[in-house]
Amino acid sequence: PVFSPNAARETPVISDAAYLGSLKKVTQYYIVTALLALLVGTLMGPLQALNYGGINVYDTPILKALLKSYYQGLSLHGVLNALVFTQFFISGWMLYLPARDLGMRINMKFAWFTYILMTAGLLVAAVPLLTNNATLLYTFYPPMEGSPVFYIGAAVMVGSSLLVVGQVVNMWLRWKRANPGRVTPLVAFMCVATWMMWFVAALGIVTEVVFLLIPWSLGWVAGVDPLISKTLFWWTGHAIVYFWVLPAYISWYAFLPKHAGGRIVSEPLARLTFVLFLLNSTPVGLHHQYADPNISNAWKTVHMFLTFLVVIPSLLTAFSVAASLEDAARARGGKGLFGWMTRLPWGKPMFAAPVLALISFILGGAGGVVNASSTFAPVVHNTAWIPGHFHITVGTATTLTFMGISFWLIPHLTGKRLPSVRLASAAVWTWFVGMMVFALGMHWQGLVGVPRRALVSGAAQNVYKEMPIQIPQMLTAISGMILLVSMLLYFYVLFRMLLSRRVDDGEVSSPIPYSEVISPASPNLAGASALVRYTEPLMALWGVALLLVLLMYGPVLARLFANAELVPGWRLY
Ligand code: HAS
Ligand code: HEM
Ligand code: CU
Repeated sequence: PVFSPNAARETPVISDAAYLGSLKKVTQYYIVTALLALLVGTLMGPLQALNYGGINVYDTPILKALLKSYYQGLSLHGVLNALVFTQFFISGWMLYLPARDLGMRINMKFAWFTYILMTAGLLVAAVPLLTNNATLLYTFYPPMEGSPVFYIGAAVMVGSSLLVVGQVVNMWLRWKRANPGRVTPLVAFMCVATWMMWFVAALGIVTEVVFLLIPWSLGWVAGVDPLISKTLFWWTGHAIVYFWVLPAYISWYAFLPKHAGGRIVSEPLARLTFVLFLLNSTPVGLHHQYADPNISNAWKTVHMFLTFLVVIPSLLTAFSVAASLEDAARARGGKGLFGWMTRLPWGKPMFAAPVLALISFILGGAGGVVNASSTFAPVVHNTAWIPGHFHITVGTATTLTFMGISFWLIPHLTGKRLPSVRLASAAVWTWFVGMMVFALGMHWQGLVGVPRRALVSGAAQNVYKEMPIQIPQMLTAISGMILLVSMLLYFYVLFRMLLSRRVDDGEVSSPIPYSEVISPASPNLAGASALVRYTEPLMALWGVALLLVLLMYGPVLARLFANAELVPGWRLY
């Protein structure tokens, strides 16, 4: 029997093979679509790294034919990697996991409909992106204006993720009704809490796109207020980073211990982490807007302190996951204060990917706290430091973890085999090394004052030649080449795997790697600790999360609406 990390509770067996096959298929479609987006999106990365290495490749005939400008490439890179790859991967991952963990049947027609709708939204938005009619970067701040087709496609794509929220919450409520008095198993709990958080978060961007940007781009209204739009964008835009990283947390908590040979430390603590994220992820977005006018310093300061608070569940995670790793290493005879680390299975890509992602996240998280401090923010805001920060968070903590997941999840879903452990390992390690070098180069350039989002290598007379940035430029260029090699390795392994023959149904050869728990939650609410009982009513906590964000954003938006100023759009590129 496979034990789910919930108090010796066996994961339900799904005996209807046709249904299980269909559930796996839709998940596989989400995951593969996500990875194709990552492939196209990351192709631009090394070119941008060369730019920040002082080498301008955008004047070469091939690139001139393919891209109208640096910004068209950068828009594709940001949208495909940060918005499309993440959302598709997460939608598959966090639909499949609770469905298996709860053993509830989901409506497969609805699941396929959602996938098709999301893909249709993506394809519609891709047309203006590829034809240079939506060169707006992934933040699409107005008054930069793009084709309405882009906003409509994006709205359909993001809106579809809310249908997944509905399907998962519905599945969980049906489980609750069928299992009165039972405690939700951990993996399902984490998925439901994350989806609820994403719903609260998404309200900002959905309001922005549906009520402001689409009517404006269609010409139904005369103009748009850039500051209202930007504020609604960051309502979603900060919390979206937890939508990207919490699915990785799920695998760090629940599955990494198994890959390492250790146990989950504490189920109640993991539940607390996710509840804190549900409550506190969203009302912090003003830390992206310290430099913006017409938002009072008082509100900026409130959001700053709330940002420091939302660091706590990440620190809980850091210590819990580190303890799981230590547990694993000591079980294999590891000794000493740090010596135990050598006993971890570093050659296993399914282990190395998430652990290297975690190590990168220590640095990424620390940089985040710097960004959030209003005293440091003016030094780093809009500089190359910021892409440095988010390539070791979303670009590694999330992406490398997802790559590691793909090494066991795709065999699990398709019954195929990982073709080469050595090449997969090489992809993982080169990604980590490449991103560490990249982060060093970019953070360093940022501190010297090099701006982000600029074709710095093509600047007139190359002003940046006068700045002491030769060493970080060189590091950035080299990192781009290492990452190019890493990508090639990863996608080679991936395609060889996808194109190989199916061997079995994947259930036994590559099971969901559930770990055991040192301190489990009681399976019944009656016998459960206070922490378990207070974290179980997710519907009520969802309501509190919504209330909190309305309180923390209501007055800010009210003032912006009272001073709204509609301006016409611009087409810059
Ligand atoms: Fe951030 C900007 C603040 C986390 C992504 N962030 C961005 C942007 C992106 C992004 C994409 O306050 C750019 C947006 C744009 O285009 O303008 N960020 C934070 C803070 C956190 C944070 C306080 N960011 C993330 C995550 C992201 C992400 C997660 C994606 C997944 N960020 C900011 C701010 C800005 C910003 C400002 C605006 C900057 C500006 O001026 O424009 C925190 O959530 C971080 C908390 C994390 C930690 C780390 C915990 C460590 C763990 C690892 C443990 C390791 C182990 C391994 C166990 C405190 C969990 C042990 C290993 C062994 C071998 C034993
Ligand atoms: C921006 C390089 C992979 C997300 C950038 C920039 C560089 C870069 C140099 C800064 C461009 C500028 O500010 O002008 C790379 C390289 C990669 C890679 C070399 C690996 C091959 C990724 C991945 C993700 C990602 C995996 C997310 C999953 C982003 C985002 C931006 C960005 C969101 C910001 C775009 C904007 O400012 O509008 N990348 N990247 N990148 N990258 Fe990457
Ligand atoms: Cu943020």
